[in-house]
Order: sequence, then structure tokens, then C-alpha cells
Amino acid sequence: MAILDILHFPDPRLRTEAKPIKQVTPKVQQLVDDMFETMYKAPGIGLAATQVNVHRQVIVIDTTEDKSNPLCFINPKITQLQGDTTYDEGCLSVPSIYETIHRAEKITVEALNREGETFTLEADGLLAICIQHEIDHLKGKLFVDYLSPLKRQRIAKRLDKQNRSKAA
Ligand code: GNR
Ligand code: NI
Repeated sequence: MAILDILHFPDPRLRTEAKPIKQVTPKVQQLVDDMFETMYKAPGIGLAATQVNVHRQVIVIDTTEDKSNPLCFINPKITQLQGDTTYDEGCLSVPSIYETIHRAEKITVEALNREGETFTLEADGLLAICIQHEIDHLKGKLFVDYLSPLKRQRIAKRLDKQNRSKAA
């Protein structure tokens, strides 16, 4: 197991589109395990491979407080979207920024699990929001993209300074 480094906005690598996983090999399962460890340590409720600079379609999520529902989505596809909701979203790649974002309220998602088996999940509430947030990452999209250009620019400037002062 290993803790992986998380990229921070406005790092251009966060804009990379993730490619599908052809086969769920032990190496992919190792990535999933490292992503869970990285997400729990952060702590966060979700993590997309894009955020750890791996440009493959892999997501891990656990929205519970006691780490009791680890979910892994490989090659996820949303097959149904229903309703509208808003939530004050944050992102491990956009630290200390929280903004109200509109999303579908209820979704159906199809994916492969850590064993490479297909499953379908209906989700609502925070889980549905988190799945949409993570699938955006795989497309190179961030929650700040839903804000006005001015707001996004201000956030980029602030984080760019932080990124520079942290770079070795
Ligand atoms: O930890 C996280 N919390 C969160 C809160 C509201 C909406 C989405 C999220 S996901 C985020 C972790 C993260 O950045 N995943 O990509
Ligand atoms: Ni995020």
C-alpha cells in the first residue's frame, strides 16, 4: 500500500482525459488499494485516478464516516439522470475552496468493480453527487468549471501561489 501525491488545480495534468481499463489486473487492483488509502488519509469521500496523475478510468468512493462502504468504479458510465439538487462541494485538488454546485439528484451508474465484474448502482444524496464529481475528474473537468470565469481565475491565482510555495 502507498499514499499517492494529489495534483492541485490549476495543474494542467488535471485536464487529461482518462482512458478505459482493458482488463482488471493485479496492477489495477494495487492502484485501487493505494487510492483508497490515499482518500482515507486525506481525508476525502472520493478520489479519481486523474487526481493522482494516473489517466485511467478508476474511481474510489466512501461517503460514510466509519469507512464502512468502500466503492470502486472502473470504466463508470451514467445511464440515467433524474432531478436537480445543489451541494456545497469541495475537492482534494482544489483545497480549502467550497462552492455551491448544481447536479442531478438521482443517477444510475454502470461500472466494473475491483474484481472486474459489471454492476449497476442507483444512487441519490451525497453518493450521487460524489459519483458525478469523480466522473467529471476522469473527463478532465473540475467543479470550479461550473463557476464564473472570474471566480475560477481568482481561485486559480490563490492556489497557484500555494502550489509554488510548496514545490521543492
Ligand atoms: O472529499 C470530497 N468531498 C466532497 C464534498 C462534496 C462534493 C464532492 C466531494 S469529493 C471530495 C474528494 C475529491 O476531491 N474527489 O475528487
Ligand atoms: Ni475532486
